[in-house]
Amino acid sequence: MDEEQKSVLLKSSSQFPIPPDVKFSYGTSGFRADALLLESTVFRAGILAALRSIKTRSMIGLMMTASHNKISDNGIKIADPSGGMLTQQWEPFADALANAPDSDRLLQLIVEFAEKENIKFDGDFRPEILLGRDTRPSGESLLEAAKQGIHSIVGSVGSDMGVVTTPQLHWMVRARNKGMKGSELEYFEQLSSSFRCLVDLIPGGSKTDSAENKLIVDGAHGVGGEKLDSLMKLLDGLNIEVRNSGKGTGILNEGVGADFVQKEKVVPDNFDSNDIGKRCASLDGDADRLVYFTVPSADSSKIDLVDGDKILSLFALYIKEQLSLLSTTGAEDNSYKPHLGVVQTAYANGASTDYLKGLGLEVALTPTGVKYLHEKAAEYDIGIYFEANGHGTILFSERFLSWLEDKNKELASASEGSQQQKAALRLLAVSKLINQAVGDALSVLLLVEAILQHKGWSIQYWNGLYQDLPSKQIKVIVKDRTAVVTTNAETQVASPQGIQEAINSETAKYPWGRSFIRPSGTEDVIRVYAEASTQDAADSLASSVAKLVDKYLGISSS
Ligand code: NG1
Ligand code: ZN
Repeated sequence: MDEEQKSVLLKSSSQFPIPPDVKFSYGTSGFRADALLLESTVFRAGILAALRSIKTRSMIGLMMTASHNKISDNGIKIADPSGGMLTQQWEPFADALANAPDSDRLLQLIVEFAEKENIKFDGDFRPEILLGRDTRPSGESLLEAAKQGIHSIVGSVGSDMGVVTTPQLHWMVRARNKGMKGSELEYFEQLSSSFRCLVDLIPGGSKTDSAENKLIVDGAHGVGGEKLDSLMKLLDGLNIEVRNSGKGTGILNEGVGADFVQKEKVVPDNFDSNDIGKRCASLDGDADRLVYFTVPSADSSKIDLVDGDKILSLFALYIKEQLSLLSTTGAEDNSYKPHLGVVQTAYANGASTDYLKGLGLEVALTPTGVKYLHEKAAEYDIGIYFEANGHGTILFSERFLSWLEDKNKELASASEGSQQQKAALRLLAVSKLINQAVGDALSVLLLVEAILQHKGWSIQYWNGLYQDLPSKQIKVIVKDRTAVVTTNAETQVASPQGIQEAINSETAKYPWGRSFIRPSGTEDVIRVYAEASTQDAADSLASSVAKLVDKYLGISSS
């Protein structure tokens, strides 16, 4: 690194001092905090993104969002060239950068890291960063800080994509690194044309949704509603009403959105007894999560939740069906059997895991956090992953896709329009519709709608695939949450000693009982999860386990 570069870094970073007494950590969802604390972090994330761009000789993404958190928070995460999350190897450097006490220490860290990683500031490559933000009011000024960070690596360029959903930005990074234009219009066109293709392949022809059968979407007063409106302009065959679109007076994520609906299991604002029985869905604040729900009766505000596990089950069923159509009726090519796998976390309802295993599917469990699920799903030819909270997608391996392209051509010349060829075309369309970079509420919504139309299923029928076991989540505040160390995809506690045995003997008292604890990655709490055959039993198991957490670690529980 030459002297000019060093002095640019020293000068610009002195304008973004870190706030006192705050420790930043690049968690499962990047940096997240009260927006007022984030200027220096965002500036430094800009530097990191530029360094990552030089190292990978590719375009990198920077997304400013705090997803489902309250409106006064914000956050920043980095998208790698594939459109996925920043490589885990760089996370410790991200932490160190964000917490460097002053400009000198910051510069020293960068110089050391650049040397270790062999990052060359030779000017041969022009680093480029795509910037996106959600609708939070703090986004615009934080964006300026991020740009300053990017510009303090000499020659780097930041391209502002404006207000976008998190998955849109990840998609754009991936697309551009593959040589596509990667514009918003291209994103909408890819989603709408692959949706149309799936609908055209419905046996007996496509049926436009009637006005009575429309889908009602809660946009969480965030970016998703507005983008869904734009997408709908390119779509036929779908009847969607968007509420809480972000244009009205409601506040982002307050009493609305996928996280609220999934955790509280009550109707979001602007939904009521007029919506009884209708197909409803909820996006989160940055539109990377989606859950469906129905309002079952006028007597209470409770909803029937159709969560990420049910979306996963619907997708698994459909993909499995297409694969078996593809392999039947005289398929000579027995040399290659695509490997389909599904990936869940310990939060997946036990009934969903049983259902998926009952379909003969391979089910893998990973720790909480999309990066772990994504990594595992990428090991399969087709890997479907979902968190119960509605974040997930379907990954297709390059090997499988090129086999499928060839297969489709072969079938088209031998038996155009056959069941087999249609199955190949459907799988190709799904691979284009569903975001390959991260979970994407808009593309998941279109795939759910296409499959429901294909099967002629109501949301009630879909929800009846299996009955969720009653479950309960509790947060416990402890002195030091890092004292809890888990193993076996967070289903067991390795430390403190003795607590796992105590949880086991508590759980054994309940039919269908299952319970685990883990430190949250986004809040300073221990999360307790319990499942049992009745709601009372699940509540009681959760509260007994929370008491154990208190006994072994705690101060007080909430
Ligand atoms: P933590 O706080 O680590 O439980 C929460 C969600 C995760 C994931 C992350 C990132 C639950 C129980 N946990 O993580 O699934 O979505 O936020 O946003 O929903
Ligand atoms: Zn989100």
